[in-house]
Formats: sequence, structure tokens, C-alpha cells
Amino acid sequence: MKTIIASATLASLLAACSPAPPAVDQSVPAAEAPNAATAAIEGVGVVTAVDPAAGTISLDHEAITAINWPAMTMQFRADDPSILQGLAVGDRVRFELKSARESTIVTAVRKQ
Ligand SMILES: [Cu+2]
Repeated sequence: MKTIIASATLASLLAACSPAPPAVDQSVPAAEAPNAATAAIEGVGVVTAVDPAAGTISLDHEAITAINWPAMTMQFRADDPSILQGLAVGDRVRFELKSARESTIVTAVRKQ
């Protein structure tokens, strides 16, 4: 009797464990997949302007291949303005962008 119950249970488990293959959306390039879009991105550059009160910092940054950016000078907004305290024009920094989608927001800026 036990054997019969076990067999029936196994059969129902097998029936339940036949998932369809995961759908792969070929229209979304790897670089724009959700994970890539929300992952933090690092860059390095030199501070060309910083305004902790306004929460903005301009950086002459090197190329950021993760998001296909060439080297350029541009302004970023600090996720938390307090991370800009202690930084000065001319400082060489390593910084972290919030994500590929929110690429003009820096979440960390550290002197090198
Ligand atoms: Cu840029």
C-alpha cells in the first residue's frame, strides 16, 4: 500500500514539475536588460566644479564603457548632497553612478 501511495505522489510531482522553458525576449539587448539598467556603474575623473549646497558636481570623467560614454566634462547631481563635502576642484575621484537609467546621479564620490 505504501508503495502505491509513493508512486502516485511521485507521478503528481512529475506532472507539476514540467515547466515551460523560460521565455527569452530577444528584442532587449544585454546592455539594456533590467539588471544592467539598475546596477551601479563606476567611473573616474577630476572635479571641475562642486557645490555641496546645490548637490551638484561637475566631473571631467574618463570613458565609461558600461554605458558607452566617451570621456567628457559634465554635471552630476548627488543622490545625497553630503557625499560632496570635502571635495574640491582638481581632486581626482572615483565615483559611482546610480544606474544606467539614472546615469546623471552619483551615489558616491571618493578621492583617489
Ligand atoms: Cu559624461
